[in-house]
Formats: sequence, structure tokens, C-alpha cells
Amino acid sequence: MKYIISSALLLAVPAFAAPTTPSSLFERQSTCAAIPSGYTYKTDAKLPDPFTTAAGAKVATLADWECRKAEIRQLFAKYELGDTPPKPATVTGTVSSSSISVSVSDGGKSISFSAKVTLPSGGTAPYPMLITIGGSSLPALSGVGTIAFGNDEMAQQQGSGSRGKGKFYDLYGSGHSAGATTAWAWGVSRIIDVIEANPSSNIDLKRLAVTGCSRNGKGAFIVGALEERIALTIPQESGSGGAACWRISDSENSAGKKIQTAGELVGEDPWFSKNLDTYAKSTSTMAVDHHMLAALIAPRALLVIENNINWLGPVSTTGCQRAGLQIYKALSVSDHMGFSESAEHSHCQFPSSQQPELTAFVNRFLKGGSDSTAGVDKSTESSVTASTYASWTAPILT
Ligand code: MCU
Repeated sequence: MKYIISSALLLAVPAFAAPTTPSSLFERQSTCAAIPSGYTYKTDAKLPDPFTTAAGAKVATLADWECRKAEIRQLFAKYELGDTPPKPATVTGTVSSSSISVSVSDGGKSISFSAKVTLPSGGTAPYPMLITIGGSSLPALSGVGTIAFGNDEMAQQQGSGSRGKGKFYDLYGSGHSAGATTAWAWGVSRIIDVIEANPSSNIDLKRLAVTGCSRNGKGAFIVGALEERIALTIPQESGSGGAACWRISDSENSAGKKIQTAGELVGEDPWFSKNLDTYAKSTSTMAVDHHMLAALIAPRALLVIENNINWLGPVSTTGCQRAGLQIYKALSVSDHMGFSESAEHSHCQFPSSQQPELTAFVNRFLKGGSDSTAGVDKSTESSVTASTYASWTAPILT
């Protein structure tokens, strides 16, 4: 059954460290073990341990973690995201003060798209920029410009019949394993390729953030997870498929809460790979869950914004992201991640109560400030702890 959020309009490392490109990440990780062939995960209703490898080894050092991170990325592809094609042979484009144009050729096919640029009114170039997935529902961020990514053009989200439609699939074929959110991440990566190739533009490659709300918040979370050149990821009210963990949502649903589960979500829109269909009704067999998105984003900054609307799964988002915070703690960068869940209000209408943490993260990670109030952990579901849902504890990686 399809539920609708009542208030929703359905149409509707230090921050300045050099960005790491996916290729250099894979170069560093070329000595990592591959997932054993025929690998399957055990059945476990508790959240998978980010610190135990597929082969069963404990992760104790930062070097171990680099390999585990590469493994987690592969596991996300296998269980729910599908494959992310690498940077294509040809990516060209231009950056102006009003637009970024992108042309891509791969395997004899080509696509072009553009994103509207709005530079900030104050400050000096190159500017920090917020990449918006289907628009932003955040209040304007002073001194930060926007790059409006048209995600629906890249991969549609208009019901299950829209799977495999959009420019990504024009290039890679309608049967490509990537779900829409993965295809959006690939598209954002191509925009960043063009920014990178135009180093004298008005845009600061090292100060890029991404946001989106609701379904587009799921997208923002996945974009931040798959694209290492994003310094700050701000998914807003993403709920199931974003900040919620599949397993916790299932247990909440079993307890009678009216909450979105993976089983329901896969019938709505093609946000995830068809790979997820296999596991959507048996999420306890998945080797990943959404606390592990933090594994892909850390140590880069992450501010997860949520709202106490039942359908978003407030207990699930709180338990899940409190487990994610353990990953940042293990990397000794607790203050690079924040979780902020507020009392119920209209969907995607940012409340003033969450302004302090938004300001703190933007100051610290996009403007080079030393705002020590980053690292928030607040939820109206105050009694929810990660340990209820996880049987592991995080080591401090050295
Ligand atoms: C929270 O995002 C989605 C939700 O997953 C869907 O079930 C519902 O239909 O739409 C939400 C949304 O995108 O609202 C704008």
C-alpha cells in the first residue's frame, strides 16, 4: 500500500583537506581483498558491524578501515545501489556565473545537461556552493551559492514504470543496475568533473555541499556517500531509504507503527537498484544498512536533518544515525557528523529550532570557521540508543 506524508507536496578529514577523487580512493585500495565469491550475509535483525569485514576480520587500524570502506561501497552496490559507472572517457563542459554545462560520451553514446548556478551576493570567489537535488528546502545559506541539479532529468522517479528512464539510462542502457539515486550521484560527479577541469572558475572545488528533501533527501544522502569531492552532506527528512535503517523500520512496522519499509518503498519509485527487490522483504539478510552510509561519508562532514513524522520513521532514523555517529567516533571526528531530529512540523518546512546546527555546520565546513557547536545529536526520541539495534561497539581506529 502506498502511504503519503499528509503535509507533503508530492509534486513537488578537515573540511579543507584536498578532495579525494574516486580514482585515487581505488588506487589507495588496490591491495584490499575482494568480497569472497558467492558471499552471502548471515540473517541478523541487528545492524551489521561496520568494523568486521566480509571475511570476518576485525577492523582495528585506519589502514584496515580504508579497505573495509571499499568493501562497504561494493556491498552497497550489490545489495541496493547497483553499479556506479566510473568517470567516462570524455567529460567536457563550461562553468559560467549562471550555468554549468556538461557533455559526456561513453561507449559511442553521448548526453548533455546543464545546471543553473546562482552565485552568492557576498564574499569573494571562489565561492562555496550547495548542490541542490531537485531544489533546496533549507533556508538560504549566506555566502553560499547554489548549483541546481535536475535529478529527474538524469533518472526519473515517476512510479515504477519510470525505472530505466532518463539521460543516465540513455547513455548506459535502460537495464543498467543503478537505481535513480545512484544515477543522480553519477550525474553530480560529472558536474564536479567539469568544475575540477575549470580551476579558475568562481566555484571552490573544496567547498561543495549537497542537499535535498524527502525523496530528494534520499538522493542527497547517496550522492554524498558516492562522491568523495563533496565536503558537506545535508540530507533533509529523507526517512526510509535515507536516514532510516531498513531493519529498524521493519521492527517498528512489526510493532504497529505506520512507517515506510523497504518492502513498501520498492513498489513506489525506482530510487534503488532492482538488486534491493531481492532483499526488501528480508532486510535482515543484507550485509549493509543505512548507518553504514556514514562509513562512506566519514570523515567528510554530514548533517542529517529529520522530522518526527511517523512515515519517516523517527525511531528508525534516530537509532540508525546514532549508530552512524559511532563510525565518526571510531575515526576520532565525532564533531564532523550531526543528527538533528525535531518535533513534528510540516514536511520539508525547515524549523527555526534546527537553524543553530545548520549554521554551525555551514560555518565550520563551508566557510572555514571553527564553530565548535558542530557535532549535534538531538532527537525527540531521546530514549532511542544505537545499542538497542547494534550488538557491536566501535573501536577507536589508530
Ligand atoms: C520521504 O520521502 C518520500 C517517501 O519516501 C514517500 O513514501 C512519499 O510518497 O513521498 C515522500 C516525499 O518525497 O515527499 C515529498
